[in-house]
Amino acid sequence: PPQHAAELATPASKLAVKGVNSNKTTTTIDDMLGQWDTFRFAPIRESQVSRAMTRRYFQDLDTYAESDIVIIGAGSCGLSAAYVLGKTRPDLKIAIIEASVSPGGGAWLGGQLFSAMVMRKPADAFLREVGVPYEDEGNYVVVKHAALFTSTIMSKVLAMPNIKLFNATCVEDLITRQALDEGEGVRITGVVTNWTLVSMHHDDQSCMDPNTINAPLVISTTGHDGPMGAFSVKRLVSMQRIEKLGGMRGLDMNTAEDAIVKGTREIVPGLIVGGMELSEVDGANRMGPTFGAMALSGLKAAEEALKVWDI
Ligand code: AHZ
Repeated sequence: PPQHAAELATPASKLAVKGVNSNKTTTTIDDMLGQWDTFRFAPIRESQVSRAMTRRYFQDLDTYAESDIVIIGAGSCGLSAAYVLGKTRPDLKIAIIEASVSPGGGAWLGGQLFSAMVMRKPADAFLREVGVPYEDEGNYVVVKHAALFTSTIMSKVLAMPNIKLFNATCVEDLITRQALDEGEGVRITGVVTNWTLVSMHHDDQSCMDPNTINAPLVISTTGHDGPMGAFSVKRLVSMQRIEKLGGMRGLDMNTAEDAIVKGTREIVPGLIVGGMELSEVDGANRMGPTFGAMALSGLKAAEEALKVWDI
């Protein structure tokens, strides 16, 4: 309609603030101060916003339908693994699938509903690597806000060109193939996904089939058992790929953290498990609000993955 055409045809300079060209990429905050009476945003049509999002999203779905590595879960372990992998191997396509709208898992708070996050040494090395400040308390360090750790690592991970986060998307099954080696059983070769809101309604809606991502390697870091947690290892039991789960044991910080880091490994071909999901396989203790093991389990998961990709 002509009205719309006229809107779009209006030169940005006419709509811009006096003395501010909103098309200019070099506009500073100072340029705007004191100019609010004449202030206007550069014009846009609603469809431009829709297309800016959907074009990229569907391009990403296309690009990452064949990924090199899929990380399930963007909690402290998954994000740590993504950081190391994305930085070390910018040539690999890495998809992170996070069920929640907001990535970060349990790492937005330190414990209970407290702000600070504790990491036992030597996990302070990981904080220095990522650039998160902390207070040194001797055997352990304290980050002022758990949210500072989570937002800092997330900002680094999401800025990497070889990483795509699909949030509000959950893994609802694993893709399997008969392994080539006799006796190896099936190997994991990708993930089956759906928008989380759809996954939550399989009981009351019919025929909402999922989507898929093929990948030779999956790193599962979905946390301990819960409505969504321990997803991959529970699925391995129901598909009879592992016999049973060990079940996460009670809290013991001193044994729990070492066990999770050391135990981080490829538990069936094509599937590396890290973070608290591993406690459900191995019957390891939980550690409560000490997060060093999550960062270093992510580091070890990345190391295990790179063994595959360095071949
Ligand atoms: O939303 C989940 C969370 O962000 C996500 N997730 C779970 N199932 C999923 C699925 N598809 C996609 N099927 C899924 N995403 O996985 C993330 C797990 O994050 P987390 O913080 O729960 O786990 P983590 O292992 O990274 O960190 C555990 C932190 C804990 S728990 C604990 C204790 O209970 O003692 N102590 C620590 C430090």
